[in-house]
Amino acid sequence: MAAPALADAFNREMYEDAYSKWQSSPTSLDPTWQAFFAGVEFAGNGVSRTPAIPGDLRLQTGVVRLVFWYRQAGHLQAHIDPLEEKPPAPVSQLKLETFGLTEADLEKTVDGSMYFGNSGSMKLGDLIAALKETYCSKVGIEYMHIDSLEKRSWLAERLEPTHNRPMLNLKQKYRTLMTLHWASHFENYLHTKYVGQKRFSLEGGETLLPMLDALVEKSPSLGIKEIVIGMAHRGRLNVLANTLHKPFEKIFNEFEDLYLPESTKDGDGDVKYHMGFSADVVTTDGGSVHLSLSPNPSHLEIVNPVVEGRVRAKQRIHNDIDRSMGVPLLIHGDAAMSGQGVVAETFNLANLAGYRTGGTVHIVINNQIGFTTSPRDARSTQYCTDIAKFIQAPIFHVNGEDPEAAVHIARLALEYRQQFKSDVVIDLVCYRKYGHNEGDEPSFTQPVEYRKIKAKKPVPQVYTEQLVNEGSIKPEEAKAIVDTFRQQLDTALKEVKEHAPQPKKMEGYSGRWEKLTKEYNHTPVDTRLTDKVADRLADQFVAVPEGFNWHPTIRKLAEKRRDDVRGRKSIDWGTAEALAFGAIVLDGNLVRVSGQDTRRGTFAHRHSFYYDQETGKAVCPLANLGPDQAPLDIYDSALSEVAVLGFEYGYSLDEPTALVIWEGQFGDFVNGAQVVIDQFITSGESKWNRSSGIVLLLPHGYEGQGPEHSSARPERFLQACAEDNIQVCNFTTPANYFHGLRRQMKRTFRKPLIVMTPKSLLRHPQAVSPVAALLNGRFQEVIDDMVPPDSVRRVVLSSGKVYYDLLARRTELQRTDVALVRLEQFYPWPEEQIRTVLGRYRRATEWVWAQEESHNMGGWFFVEPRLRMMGFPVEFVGRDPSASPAAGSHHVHKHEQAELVEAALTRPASYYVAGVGKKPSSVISTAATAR
Ligand SMILES: Cc1ncc(C[n+]2csc(CCOP(=O)(O)OP(=O)(O)O)c2C)c(N)n1
Ligand SMILES: [Mg+2]
Repeated sequence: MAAPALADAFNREMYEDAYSKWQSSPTSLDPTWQAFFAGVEFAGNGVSRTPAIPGDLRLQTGVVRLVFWYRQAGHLQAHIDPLEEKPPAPVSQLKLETFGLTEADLEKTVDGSMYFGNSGSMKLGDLIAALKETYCSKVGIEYMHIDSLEKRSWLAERLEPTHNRPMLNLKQKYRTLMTLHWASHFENYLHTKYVGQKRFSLEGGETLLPMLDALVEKSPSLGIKEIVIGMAHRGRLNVLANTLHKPFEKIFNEFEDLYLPESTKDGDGDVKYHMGFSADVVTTDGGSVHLSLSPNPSHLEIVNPVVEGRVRAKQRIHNDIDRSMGVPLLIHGDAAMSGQGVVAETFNLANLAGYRTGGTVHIVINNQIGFTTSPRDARSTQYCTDIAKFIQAPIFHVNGEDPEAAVHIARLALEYRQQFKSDVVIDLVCYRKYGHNEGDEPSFTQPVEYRKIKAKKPVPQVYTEQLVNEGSIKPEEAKAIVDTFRQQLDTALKEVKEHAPQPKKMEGYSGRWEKLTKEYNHTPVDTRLTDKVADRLADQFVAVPEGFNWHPTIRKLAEKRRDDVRGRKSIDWGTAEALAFGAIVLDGNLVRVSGQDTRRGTFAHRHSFYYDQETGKAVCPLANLGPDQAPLDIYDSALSEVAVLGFEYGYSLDEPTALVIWEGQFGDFVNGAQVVIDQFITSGESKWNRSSGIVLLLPHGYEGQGPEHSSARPERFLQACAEDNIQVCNFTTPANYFHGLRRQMKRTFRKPLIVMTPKSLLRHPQAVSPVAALLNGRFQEVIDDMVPPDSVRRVVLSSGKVYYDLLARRTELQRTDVALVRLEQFYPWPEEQIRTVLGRYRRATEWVWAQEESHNMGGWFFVEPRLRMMGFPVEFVGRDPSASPAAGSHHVHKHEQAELVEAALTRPASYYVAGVGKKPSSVISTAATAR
């Protein structure tokens, strides 16, 4: 049905006909009609009835559409940009004629009963004025993309009756002014005392501080006890000083030239605008909120999922079931918000059962520039916040030069978060007073904008004048704010200058970390399974609700697991893992596993949930062991690597008593999360004194599946190993995997554990362990061979799956002069254990490192210098250097694999397998000649 010209072709029949069509199938109508009825319904707060048609249909229809469009598009005409003196020119969506109305109608009385908290009859002109004030003032609001009528109505009910006017009392105005002055004078002070030092000034965006203050002040009344903040460089020092009240002395100290960390044992530290801090902040009416600013690397936005994971962990710890006590607050930059993919990936976690945190408050410091790049080059969207629309968050664009509006919106946003437990976004439109940092000249690239910016009065001054003019404050009071603040800064600086720069002291572990230390040690811990627990878990493998409709294969698997454990037979990988999870939760440690298709397992080996074949309902037996267990949470994740790994890392930071595991679908996908690995997992402890016991399970192994499903790139992790920062393992037995996981929770320290996990070994008949190895054994860094040592001439060291290929061939060849030693843990390098094992082969003359990875990959570059230093002149056997991790052809793979296995056992000790028809690389020509 085509839309009629609404003004004149309107009649009751057509109207009702269209309305009933719209109700049954909105999209069967022309978009104009769709929008019209949506507006009518929305205006009626979702009450589904055929709206009454008043006498003057043209006029009243016009009103309905007009209100709809102001709600929909009022933001386009709002004066949100402080660099523009006036609001934007009228937009066609809001022109009178669009609604079939004329100037002459403005004096007519219309029915305003559905708007503005039931305003009754009013003049059209007054209605429009009210709409303008609500939707086109210094705040532009986008909320009509939200499908929920409840959310829309909630917002409309709060925005319209007040005409969206900020209602700050005198006390709030004073705080707003005070925090604005703090913001600007803190920057000024650093600017003059530490000339040229980078601080990423907040100036031009000072309004952030009164907004944060308003959030903190409002929190206790909304039941909020803790806010975890993620933010980048811009204004961070200011937030640390004036929102978290990090002592000025500490901050100044970090600016002093002679500042040195106490000792390198404490790690390498980080620049001052990346450091985290936390504090209990007391509000003016005596409430208290714990604020925690997460440390973060330079990589913009990457801290977002980490913050979400941290909050999720805190919510669990504090039993914050409805997620109302802990709130994540993410502060973004405008360029980064649009450009970085992790922003979208993190938003996508917002409503997922395994990842939601009850809504995040987002604030964008939208200074309308990213380093030297203007918005037109930085994004394809109208607003930098458009990405938030896909999760239907309301978005408030606030003119940073109207601090009262900003404070009002901050309070409203927090209420919305608490009410709906969903995300909300504030776009603080401001400017950047100086260059990107303090040594930068912005007029090289933005001369026009910076002429405007230079001429601008600072926001605190604008607001002071406003308050003085309206009589809310006396000029002396404003001056007193500044004087007092300066005095505090002077006192702190004097203190710092008079005493030699204090070396930084890394803060010790506290809270849930209190009993843990940072130092790694190789001392074995008792990770044995008891008979009682083994039997209890075995029985639980088949524990399903009454009347459960099994899948026959799953039933067989569950029964086999039970029987294998009960009968103390040999078990496979999946069973060992299930026993580890079960034993850990029975020890009282939560186990949280997440990754793609993790509940079943990519290779159908985990089956942690059984699905009723009639109802589809899933049960997780090990999550139902009994009240004496900690929870077992296994989640299929969104198809994201970087955000999900960031999230799990964040979780592990705040909950060291939980075993937190992230599983990659195939190991190669881990590079999508490389930033989290480089910037947090491997270096976080050194930079910020924050440990993590996160486990990464990365399927790895050359099985002919092509370049992308072979390698988890162990070499990249090995290159990052130093100062006992991470553990890198490649297990060959279910028992070692079991002990390796349990060990993670049993030691006095937490270190990330990176495991190259198997694929074909999951079902390999030899890659099994007797239950006895779980009951009596312990973790083994190195696994020795069983051949009589004195018959051995060649020792072949390897790690991971290739061992089984070597073993099979050696058995075929019946060689007793070759020993196969497995390195199960690369790092921390188990030097003593290696020496003990290798030392037994006194008559060996050849030492070979065999790997299935190419020469430039795998463990070779890591183990070679270490083994040589220990006195074992090890030689290489493996694939020759390759650009791609593995051959695309299964046939080539098989050829190469057979060749390298043969070489490891029988050929000269240096042997580089080249693919079929491939020339050996010149880099290794000497070795190649040795063949
Ligand atoms: C992932 C990433 N890429 C590049 C940079 C380098 N960089 C630092 S700040 C910046 C501009 C950021 O602009 P915006 O997000 O608008 O924040 P602003 O500095 O304007 O507050 C860039 C490109 C970075 N830190 N992180
Ligand atoms: Mg910016």
